[in-house]
Amino acid sequence: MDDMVQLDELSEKEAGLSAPEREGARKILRALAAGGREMAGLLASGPLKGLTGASGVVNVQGEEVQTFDEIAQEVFTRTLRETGAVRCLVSEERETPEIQNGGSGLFHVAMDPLDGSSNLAISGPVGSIFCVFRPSAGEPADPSAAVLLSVPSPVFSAYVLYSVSTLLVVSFGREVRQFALDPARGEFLPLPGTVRFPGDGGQIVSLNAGNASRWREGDQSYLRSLSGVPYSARYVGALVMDFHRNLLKGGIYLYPGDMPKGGSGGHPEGKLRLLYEAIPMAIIARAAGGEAVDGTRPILDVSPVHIHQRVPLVVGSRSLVEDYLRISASPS
Ligand code: AFP
Repeated sequence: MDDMVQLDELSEKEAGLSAPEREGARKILRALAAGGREMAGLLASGPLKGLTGASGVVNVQGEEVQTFDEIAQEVFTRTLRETGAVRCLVSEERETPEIQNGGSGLFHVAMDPLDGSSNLAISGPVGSIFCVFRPSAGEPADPSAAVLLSVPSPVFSAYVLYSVSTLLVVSFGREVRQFALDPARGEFLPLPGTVRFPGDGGQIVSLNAGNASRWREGDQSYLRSLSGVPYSARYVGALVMDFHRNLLKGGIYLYPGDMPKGGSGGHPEGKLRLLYEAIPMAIIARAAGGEAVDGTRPILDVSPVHIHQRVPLVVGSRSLVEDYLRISASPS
Protein backbone atom coordinates (compact mmCIF):
# COMPACT_ATOMS: atom_id res chain seq x y z
CA MET A 1 0.00 0.00 0.00
CA ASP A 2 1.52 3.34 -1.10
CA ASP A 3 0.38 5.01 2.12
CA MET A 4 2.77 2.84 4.15
CA VAL A 5 6.09 2.58 2.32
CA GLN A 6 8.67 0.53 4.24
CA LEU A 7 12.14 1.99 4.72
CA ASP A 8 13.61 -0.72 2.50
CA GLU A 9 11.20 0.21 -0.31
CA LEU A 10 11.96 3.95 -0.39
CA SER A 11 14.81 3.89 -2.89
CA GLU A 12 12.80 1.52 -5.15
CA LYS A 13 10.38 4.38 -5.79
CA GLU A 14 13.15 6.62 -7.18
CA ALA A 15 13.18 6.45 -10.96
CA GLY A 16 16.33 8.59 -11.23
CA LEU A 17 18.58 6.01 -9.56
CA SER A 18 20.48 3.19 -11.28
CA ALA A 19 19.99 -0.30 -9.85
CA PRO A 20 23.32 -0.20 -7.93
CA GLU A 21 22.45 3.28 -6.60
CA ARG A 22 19.05 2.04 -5.40
CA GLU A 23 20.78 -0.79 -3.56
CA GLY A 24 23.43 1.56 -2.14
CA ALA A 25 20.79 4.02 -0.95
CA ARG A 26 18.82 1.17 0.65
CA LYS A 27 21.93 0.03 2.54
CA ILE A 28 22.67 3.57 3.74
CA LEU A 29 19.09 4.01 4.95
CA ARG A 30 19.42 0.74 6.86
CA ALA A 31 22.70 2.02 8.36
CA LEU A 32 20.98 5.23 9.51
CA ALA A 33 18.18 3.17 11.04
CA ALA A 34 20.64 0.84 12.79
CA GLY A 35 22.69 3.78 14.09
CA GLY A 36 19.55 5.66 15.13
CA ARG A 37 18.26 2.64 17.03
CA GLU A 38 21.60 2.19 18.80
CA MET A 39 21.82 5.90 19.64
CA ALA A 40 18.26 5.98 20.98
CA GLY A 41 19.16 3.22 23.45
CA LEU A 42 22.43 4.84 24.47
CA LEU A 43 20.83 8.27 24.90
CA ALA A 44 18.04 6.85 27.06
CA SER A 45 20.54 5.42 29.56
CA GLY A 46 23.00 8.33 29.21
CA PRO A 47 22.23 10.08 32.53
CA LEU A 48 22.50 6.79 34.47
CA LYS A 49 25.87 6.06 32.87
CA GLY A 50 27.19 9.60 33.36
CA LEU A 51 27.51 10.15 29.61
CA THR A 52 25.70 13.48 29.27
CA GLY A 53 28.68 15.76 29.94
CA ALA A 54 31.54 17.29 27.97
CA SER A 55 34.40 15.14 26.68
CA GLY A 56 37.06 17.79 27.29
CA VAL A 57 37.81 18.03 23.54
CA VAL A 58 37.19 21.09 21.32
CA ASN A 59 36.16 20.22 17.74
CA VAL A 60 37.09 21.71 14.35
CA GLN A 61 34.24 24.22 14.77
CA GLY A 62 35.82 25.49 18.01
CA GLU A 63 32.95 23.98 20.02
CA GLU A 64 33.17 21.83 23.14
CA VAL A 65 32.63 18.17 22.18
CA GLN A 66 30.12 16.31 24.34
CA THR A 67 30.79 12.65 25.16
CA PHE A 68 27.71 11.75 23.10
CA ASP A 69 29.00 13.74 20.08
CA GLU A 70 31.93 11.33 19.95
CA ILE A 71 29.77 8.25 20.63
CA ALA A 72 27.40 9.23 17.80
CA GLN A 73 30.38 9.85 15.52
CA GLU A 74 31.65 6.32 16.18
CA VAL A 75 28.23 4.66 15.88
CA PHE A 76 27.29 6.19 12.51
CA THR A 77 30.82 5.95 11.10
CA ARG A 78 30.68 2.22 11.80
CA THR A 79 27.17 1.56 10.48
CA LEU A 80 27.89 3.60 7.34
CA ARG A 81 31.25 1.92 6.73
CA GLU A 82 29.60 -1.51 6.94
CA THR A 83 27.36 -0.66 3.97
CA GLY A 84 30.30 -0.54 1.56
CA ALA A 85 28.32 2.22 -0.21
CA VAL A 86 30.12 5.27 1.22
CA ARG A 87 33.15 6.77 -0.50
CA CYS A 88 33.90 9.87 1.65
CA LEU A 89 32.26 10.64 4.98
CA VAL A 90 32.25 14.29 6.08
CA SER A 91 31.34 14.90 9.72
CA GLU A 92 30.98 17.93 11.93
CA GLU A 93 33.25 16.11 14.34
CA ARG A 94 36.16 15.52 11.95
CA GLU A 95 38.28 18.15 10.21
CA THR A 96 38.83 16.08 7.06
CA PRO A 97 36.61 13.54 5.28
CA GLU A 98 37.10 9.87 6.14
CA ILE A 99 37.69 7.77 3.05
CA GLN A 100 35.70 4.56 3.45
CA ASN A 101 36.04 1.29 1.53
CA GLY A 102 39.26 2.48 -0.10
CA GLY A 103 37.24 5.15 -1.91
CA SER A 104 35.19 2.59 -3.86
CA GLY A 105 31.73 3.45 -2.45
CA LEU A 106 28.98 4.91 -4.63
CA PHE A 107 28.13 7.99 -2.56
CA HIS A 108 29.60 10.75 -0.45
CA VAL A 109 27.85 11.35 2.89
CA ALA A 110 27.86 14.45 5.11
CA MET A 111 26.59 14.17 8.69
CA ASP A 112 26.09 15.98 11.94
CA PRO A 113 26.09 12.86 14.12
CA LEU A 114 24.55 14.60 17.13
CA ASP A 115 22.90 17.97 16.67
CA GLY A 116 21.69 20.04 19.62
CA SER A 117 24.04 18.32 22.03
CA SER A 118 23.79 21.17 24.55
CA ASN A 119 20.32 19.70 25.27
CA LEU A 120 21.85 16.46 26.56
CA ALA A 121 22.44 17.79 30.07
CA ILE A 122 18.71 18.51 30.46
CA SER A 123 17.42 15.35 28.71
CA GLY A 124 16.10 17.57 25.91
CA PRO A 125 15.59 16.51 22.29
CA VAL A 126 18.60 16.00 20.01
CA GLY A 127 19.02 14.71 16.48
CA SER A 128 21.32 13.32 13.79
CA ILE A 129 21.37 14.83 10.28
CA PHE A 130 22.59 13.28 7.02
CA CYS A 131 22.92 14.16 3.36
CA VAL A 132 23.95 11.72 0.63
CA PHE A 133 25.56 13.04 -2.57
CA ARG A 134 26.34 11.46 -5.95
CA PRO A 135 30.04 11.91 -6.84
CA SER A 136 30.65 13.93 -9.99
CA ALA A 137 32.37 12.34 -12.99
CA GLY A 138 36.14 12.70 -13.01
CA GLU A 139 36.32 13.98 -9.47
CA PRO A 140 39.56 15.31 -7.98
CA ALA A 141 41.75 13.10 -5.79
CA ASP A 142 41.44 15.47 -2.82
CA PRO A 143 38.51 14.12 -0.73
CA SER A 144 37.25 17.55 0.42
CA ALA A 145 37.28 18.88 -3.16
CA ALA A 146 35.54 15.70 -4.36
CA VAL A 147 32.75 16.07 -1.79
CA LEU A 148 32.28 19.77 -2.59
CA LEU A 149 31.89 18.96 -6.30
CA SER A 150 29.18 16.42 -5.48
CA VAL A 151 27.03 18.83 -3.45
CA PRO A 152 24.91 20.00 -6.42
CA SER A 153 23.85 16.33 -6.87
CA PRO A 154 22.12 15.30 -3.66
CA VAL A 155 20.49 11.86 -3.63
CA PHE A 156 18.58 12.00 -0.37
CA SER A 157 18.66 13.56 3.05
CA ALA A 158 17.44 12.33 6.40
CA TYR A 159 17.37 13.09 10.08
CA VAL A 160 16.79 11.12 13.24
CA LEU A 161 14.92 12.89 16.04
CA TYR A 162 15.51 11.50 19.54
CA SER A 163 12.65 12.81 21.66
CA VAL A 164 9.51 11.39 23.25
CA SER A 165 9.71 8.95 20.35
CA THR A 166 12.56 8.31 17.94
CA LEU A 167 11.71 9.28 14.37
CA LEU A 168 13.56 8.86 11.09
CA VAL A 169 12.53 11.38 8.43
CA VAL A 170 13.71 10.86 4.85
CA SER A 171 13.39 12.66 1.53
CA PHE A 172 14.74 11.85 -1.92
CA GLY A 173 13.45 15.28 -2.98
CA ARG A 174 9.92 14.49 -4.16
CA GLU A 175 8.16 13.70 -0.89
CA VAL A 176 8.93 13.31 2.81
CA ARG A 177 8.32 10.09 4.72
CA GLN A 178 8.44 9.45 8.48
CA PHE A 179 9.35 6.27 10.32
CA ALA A 180 8.99 5.69 14.07
CA LEU A 181 11.19 3.37 16.10
CA ASP A 182 9.26 0.50 17.65
CA PRO A 183 11.44 -0.12 20.72
CA ALA A 184 9.94 -3.59 21.23
CA ARG A 185 10.87 -4.76 17.72
CA GLY A 186 13.95 -2.55 17.36
CA GLU A 187 12.72 -1.46 13.93
CA PHE A 188 11.70 1.78 12.27
CA LEU A 189 8.11 1.34 11.05
CA PRO A 190 6.45 3.67 8.54
CA LEU A 191 3.95 6.29 9.59
CA PRO A 192 1.11 6.68 7.08
CA GLY A 193 1.27 9.14 4.21
CA THR A 194 3.75 11.85 3.32
CA VAL A 195 4.57 14.97 5.34
CA ARG A 196 3.88 18.49 4.07
CA PHE A 197 3.91 21.90 5.73
CA PRO A 198 0.31 22.87 6.54
CA GLY A 199 -1.38 24.76 3.71
CA ASP A 200 -1.93 27.94 5.76
CA GLY A 201 1.81 28.26 6.51
CA GLY A 202 1.28 28.16 10.27
CA GLN A 203 2.21 30.62 12.98
CA ILE A 204 5.30 29.32 14.77
CA VAL A 205 8.51 31.35 14.80
CA SER A 206 11.70 29.73 16.14
CA LEU A 207 14.76 31.90 16.75
CA ASN A 208 17.25 32.80 19.46
CA ALA A 209 15.98 36.27 20.35
CA GLY A 210 18.97 36.70 22.66
CA ASN A 211 21.11 37.29 19.56
CA ALA A 212 18.73 39.78 17.90
CA SER A 213 20.60 42.95 18.89
CA ARG A 214 23.62 41.58 16.95
CA TRP A 215 21.68 40.70 13.78
CA ARG A 216 21.77 42.69 10.55
CA GLU A 217 19.12 45.36 10.14
CA GLY A 218 16.98 43.27 7.76
CA ASP A 219 16.75 40.41 10.27
CA GLN A 220 15.92 42.82 13.11
CA SER A 221 13.26 44.40 10.90
CA TYR A 222 11.68 40.96 10.35
CA LEU A 223 11.59 40.36 14.11
CA ARG A 224 9.95 43.76 14.68
CA SER A 225 7.35 43.00 11.99
CA LEU A 226 6.14 40.02 14.01
CA SER A 227 4.60 42.28 16.63
CA GLY A 228 1.89 43.04 14.04
CA VAL A 229 0.94 39.42 13.30
CA PRO A 230 -0.41 36.53 15.36
CA TYR A 231 2.45 34.11 16.01
CA SER A 232 3.78 31.69 18.64
CA ALA A 233 7.43 31.71 19.68
CA ARG A 234 8.88 28.22 20.11
CA TYR A 235 12.62 27.46 20.38
CA VAL A 236 14.25 24.26 21.62
CA GLY A 237 17.79 25.06 20.46
CA ALA A 238 18.10 21.79 18.53
CA LEU A 239 17.61 22.27 14.79
CA VAL A 240 16.10 18.83 14.22
CA MET A 241 13.40 19.38 16.85
CA ASP A 242 12.69 23.00 15.89
CA PHE A 243 12.52 22.09 12.19
CA HIS A 244 10.39 18.99 12.77
CA ARG A 245 7.84 20.86 14.90
CA ASN A 246 7.52 23.58 12.29
CA LEU A 247 7.23 20.99 9.51
CA LEU A 248 4.25 19.38 11.21
CA LYS A 249 2.61 22.47 12.70
CA GLY A 250 3.63 25.17 10.21
CA GLY A 251 6.28 27.73 11.00
CA ILE A 252 9.65 29.26 10.30
CA TYR A 253 13.10 28.72 11.88
CA LEU A 254 15.77 31.44 11.68
CA TYR A 255 19.45 31.41 12.58
CA PRO A 256 20.80 34.55 10.88
CA GLY A 257 24.38 35.76 11.06
CA ASP A 258 25.12 37.65 14.27
CA MET A 259 27.96 40.10 14.77
CA PRO A 260 30.56 39.80 17.53
CA LYS A 261 29.93 42.02 20.52
CA GLY A 262 32.82 43.64 22.37
CA GLY A 263 35.22 41.95 19.95
CA SER A 264 34.19 38.40 20.87
CA GLY A 265 31.58 35.75 20.06
CA GLY A 266 29.14 36.03 17.19
CA HIS A 267 28.61 34.06 14.00
CA PRO A 268 28.82 36.64 11.16
CA GLU A 269 28.40 33.85 8.58
CA GLY A 270 25.67 32.12 10.58
CA LYS A 271 26.16 29.27 13.02
CA LEU A 272 24.77 26.31 11.13
CA ARG A 273 26.77 24.24 8.67
CA LEU A 274 25.84 24.18 5.00
CA LEU A 275 26.60 20.55 4.09
CA TYR A 276 25.21 18.70 7.07
CA GLU A 277 22.58 21.04 8.54
CA ALA A 278 21.25 23.57 6.03
CA ILE A 279 21.26 21.51 2.79
CA PRO A 280 19.62 18.39 4.24
CA MET A 281 16.90 20.49 5.87
CA ALA A 282 16.46 22.50 2.65
CA ILE A 283 15.90 19.28 0.66
CA ILE A 284 13.30 18.06 3.15
CA ALA A 285 11.66 21.50 3.38
CA ARG A 286 11.27 21.81 -0.42
CA ALA A 287 9.92 18.28 -0.76
CA ALA A 288 7.34 19.19 1.91
CA GLY A 289 6.25 22.37 0.10
CA GLY A 290 8.49 24.73 2.09
CA GLU A 291 11.70 26.62 1.36
CA ALA A 292 15.11 27.36 2.88
CA VAL A 293 17.18 30.48 2.20
CA ASP A 294 20.45 31.96 3.44
CA GLY A 295 18.81 35.36 3.92
CA THR A 296 18.55 36.24 0.24
CA ARG A 297 18.89 33.14 -1.96
CA PRO A 298 17.81 29.50 -1.78
CA ILE A 299 20.15 27.33 0.30
CA LEU A 300 20.18 24.83 -2.58
CA ASP A 301 21.71 27.54 -4.84
CA VAL A 302 24.66 28.21 -2.50
CA SER A 303 27.95 26.89 -3.94
CA PRO A 304 30.01 25.50 -1.08
CA VAL A 305 33.68 26.41 -0.86
CA HIS A 306 34.48 24.51 2.34
CA ILE A 307 33.15 21.26 3.78
CA HIS A 308 32.53 22.91 7.19
CA GLN A 309 31.16 26.16 5.75
CA ARG A 310 28.65 28.00 7.92
CA VAL A 311 25.60 29.72 6.51
CA PRO A 312 22.68 31.82 7.80
CA LEU A 313 19.54 29.66 7.67
CA VAL A 314 15.88 30.61 7.36
CA VAL A 315 13.69 27.56 6.73
CA GLY A 316 10.05 26.64 7.00
CA SER A 317 6.66 27.07 5.38
CA ARG A 318 7.04 28.71 1.96
CA SER A 319 4.68 31.63 2.67
CA LEU A 320 6.51 32.50 5.90
CA VAL A 321 9.94 32.33 4.22
CA GLU A 322 8.60 34.59 1.46
CA ASP A 323 7.36 37.07 4.10
CA TYR A 324 10.83 36.98 5.65
CA LEU A 325 12.53 37.65 2.28
CA ARG A 326 10.22 40.59 1.51
CA ILE A 327 10.48 42.23 4.93
CA SER A 328 14.22 41.71 5.47
CA ALA A 329 15.02 43.07 1.99
CA SER A 330 13.41 46.46 2.81
CA PRO A 331 14.06 47.09 6.49
CA SER A 332 11.88 49.74 8.09
P1 AFP B 1 24.85 22.35 19.58
O1 AFP B 1 24.92 21.01 18.88
O2 AFP B 1 26.18 22.92 19.90
O3 AFP B 1 23.89 22.33 20.74
O4 AFP B 1 24.25 23.38 18.49
C1 AFP B 1 22.99 23.16 18.01
C2 AFP B 1 22.72 24.06 16.84
O5 AFP B 1 23.69 23.87 15.85
C3 AFP B 1 21.33 23.84 16.28
O6 AFP B 1 20.84 22.55 16.45
C4 AFP B 1 20.49 24.83 17.04
O7 AFP B 1 19.33 25.21 16.35
C5 AFP B 1 21.44 25.97 17.24
O8 AFP B 1 22.75 25.40 17.25
C6 AFP B 1 21.19 26.63 18.54
O9 AFP B 1 22.13 27.62 18.74
P2 AFP B 1 21.97 28.68 19.94
O10 AFP B 1 22.15 27.89 21.20
O11 AFP B 1 23.08 29.66 19.68
O12 AFP B 1 20.61 29.28 19.84
